Amino acid sequence: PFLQNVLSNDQFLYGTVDTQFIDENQDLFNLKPVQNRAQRLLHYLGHVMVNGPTTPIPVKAKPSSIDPVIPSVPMGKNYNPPCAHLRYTTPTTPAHRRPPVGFRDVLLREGPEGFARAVRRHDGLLLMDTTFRDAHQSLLATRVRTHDLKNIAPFVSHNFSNLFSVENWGGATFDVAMRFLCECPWRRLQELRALLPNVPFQMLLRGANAVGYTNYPDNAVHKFCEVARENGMDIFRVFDSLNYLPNMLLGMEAAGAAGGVVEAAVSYTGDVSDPMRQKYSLQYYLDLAEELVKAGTHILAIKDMAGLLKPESSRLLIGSLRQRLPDMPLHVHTHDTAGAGVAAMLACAEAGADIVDVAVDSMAGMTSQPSMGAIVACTKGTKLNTGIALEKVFDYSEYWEVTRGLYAPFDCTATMKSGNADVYENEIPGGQYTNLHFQAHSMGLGNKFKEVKKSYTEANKLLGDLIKVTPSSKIVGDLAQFMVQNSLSRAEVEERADELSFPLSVVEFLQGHIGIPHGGFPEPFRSKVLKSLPRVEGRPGASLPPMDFQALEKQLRESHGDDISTEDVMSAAMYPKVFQEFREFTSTFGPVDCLNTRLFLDGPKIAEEFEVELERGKILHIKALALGDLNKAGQREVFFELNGQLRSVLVKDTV
Ligand code: 3PY
Ligand code: ZN
Repeated sequence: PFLQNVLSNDQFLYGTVDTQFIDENQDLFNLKPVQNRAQRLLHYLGHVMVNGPTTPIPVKAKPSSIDPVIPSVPMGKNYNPPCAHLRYTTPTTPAHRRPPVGFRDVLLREGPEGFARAVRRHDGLLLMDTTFRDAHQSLLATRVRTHDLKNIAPFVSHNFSNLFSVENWGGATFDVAMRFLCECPWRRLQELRALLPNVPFQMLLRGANAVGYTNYPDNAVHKFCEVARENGMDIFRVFDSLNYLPNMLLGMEAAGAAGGVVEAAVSYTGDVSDPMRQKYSLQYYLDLAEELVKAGTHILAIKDMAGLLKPESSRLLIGSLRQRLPDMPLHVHTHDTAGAGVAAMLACAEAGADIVDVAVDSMAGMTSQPSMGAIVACTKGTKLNTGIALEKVFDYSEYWEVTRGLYAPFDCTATMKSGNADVYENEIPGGQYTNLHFQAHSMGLGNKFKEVKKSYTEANKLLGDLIKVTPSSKIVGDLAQFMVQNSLSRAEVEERADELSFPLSVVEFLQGHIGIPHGGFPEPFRSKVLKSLPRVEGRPGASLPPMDFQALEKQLRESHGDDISTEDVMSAAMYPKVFQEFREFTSTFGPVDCLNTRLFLDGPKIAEEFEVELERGKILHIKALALGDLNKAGQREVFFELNGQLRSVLVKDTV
């Protein structure tokens, strides 16, 4: 293992080695026990060859057979640091291969306040690239794997060093990484950090819900932010699904205490330019923004999760915020569901937004973010110039176009052919719009999607016209589904509220489990549903007992052995059952994140030869040889060649 460590050391491989090398690289002495990872991976591949993918495949489509070409970075070979099993440490990239200076260098040098000032002073429009998070959460069911993110990260580092940030973590990615991709979300962060050291990373923190769907104890949110920060996260976009200030303040405090850049986000719904939509008026947003600024946010975001901002409402909202808060960096997020995203973001930029969110062209549009190439091209030669080279956007887009093909089994375009301006009526957030569309089609109700959306609109009114974003959007969706399944109109639900058996999420919302909505709970609906059920007063997390991390760690060690890191403890704190299943999966099937996406989803073909890099310098050469007949025990033997030696695994045929 010592030699192995030396051979995969970055400085050893690329730098000039002198006698101090060993003194300065004490990590060489971290001698990991040799594990039988190869045999476990063969077991996984055999399993996929016999039974198909372990992850549920929603669309009957195979991953494309075309391999993405990874565009080269300026100094030739991609920077490829050792697989970081543990915490992120500053990479020792040799000077001649370092990417250009970016905003992260400003952040590291000047801290969050100085960073915010530099952003505000910056001439031209800044972009956040959502390709690594929200774009695939909205279009590909959040299924993009670390493998494909790592391949393109050095290119982003070298060619998009003037991005404000790359959004690559949080939201649904944390859960999906473990649950469906069988990979560790922390390791994704560590590995990307090492490959992309110059651009700030941004995550989506669901306020008091952290990266989950429900309130966590305060100390869990704090600890989560601390560990995320230690692993390389920089900017925390904090929102609450009801814009409930006490929940937001908790998330902001946690991100700030961890040393992160706090980006408080006001979730936007309705239409500030429509005098008929008074519940969420311009004044409502301005007042909330002022509270967040008072609470010390470094950056203020408008989070338009459904893509409702039109050019006129953008001018009004951002123009007013800019006037009231001249020194505050303003960052706008939207989705392109109606198709007006580029127009809206340009209007925001002209009205004074410092940063807008985009996704690379081939991962943009529809329920994702507006197109990076379009914004770069439309602002070129103007005072909003982004400083990004359009040809580099084309290369980046080509990588993602081909890579997206690998995710055909999850691609919403299997059924969804366009966006739809009806989002201005139903106000469904981007990711949820895709999910509901997909669900309707997979249940054979593709021609009933319009009804689903209508019910969603009605369910929202029943609940008092909510801000709708995770998890409040799910509550509205659950009520809508309940109404469709039981053929209930809004009037009928209101009338029969005391006798109907509502989904648990709806009841808990009315009890106050996620906070208090703007304008209070709908009455008499709430009282009719709850009857004598208890109500939570104030911030729900305030009454939760603190989490005992030491006890949790002890319990995890008892179940999974001593190889439990602080990051694992946090995964288990957020998603206990998902973490447990993930660990069990890994102990059976090994580090499947090392497989390329086609192998992961579809397994190899007979006679296919391929390489798997377990960690740098440790490459397995594998050939799939044959699939045996079914034996009496219902198993098949699958034969491989592993580094020239014959190996076989026995797999139960469950098909
Ligand atoms: C999430 O919470 O995951 C979102 O993307 C909300 O917009
Ligand atoms: Zn979004």
